[in-house]
Amino acid sequence: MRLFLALEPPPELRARLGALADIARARCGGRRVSDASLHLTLAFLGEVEAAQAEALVAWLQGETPAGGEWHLDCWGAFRRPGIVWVGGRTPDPALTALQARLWDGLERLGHGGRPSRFMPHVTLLRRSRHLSTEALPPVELAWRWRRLTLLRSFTLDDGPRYEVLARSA
Ligand code: 2AM
Repeated sequence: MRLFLALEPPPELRARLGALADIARARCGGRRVSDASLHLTLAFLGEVEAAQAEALVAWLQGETPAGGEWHLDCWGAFRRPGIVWVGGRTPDPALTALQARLWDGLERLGHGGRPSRFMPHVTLLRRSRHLSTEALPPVELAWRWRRLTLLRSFTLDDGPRYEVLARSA
């Protein structure tokens, strides 16, 4: 099964991110991420065996992150899969520390694939062919986070779907 660790936006922020996704979709085209699927990926684990997944669930349920507040204030795009996202202009020290600590734990559990850099972003569109984000409205959002979520990703005909496997304490 394909797994990843993420932060899920609280309901009000989810709705505001969804509204930005609608605006971006109207300008940039592509496929809009559904409100239910909006997230910030902290660690992508790829394919994981059932026994490893059980170990991950137990580990995550014992994690107690201090939490933080992430400020989202910019648009961005990744050319290759045509991704349009929102994120922060400057690195967020709490998220950077969280991602590093998670990968330390994941590596102790035997997982590889730690990326050489971490650029926190919330994907709003995929497969967009108009990646110019200059004309989009300013972003000014705050994301208060605390709990981490382990998600399973499925690929369906109309795009990815996610299932929650576990959350941190
Ligand atoms: P992103 O869309 O926010 O960039 C589940 O598949 C999540 O893991 C996706 O939302 C994606 O985050 C991230 N992801 C998918 N494939 C990946 C890969 N090969 N390397 C790193 N992150 C990936």
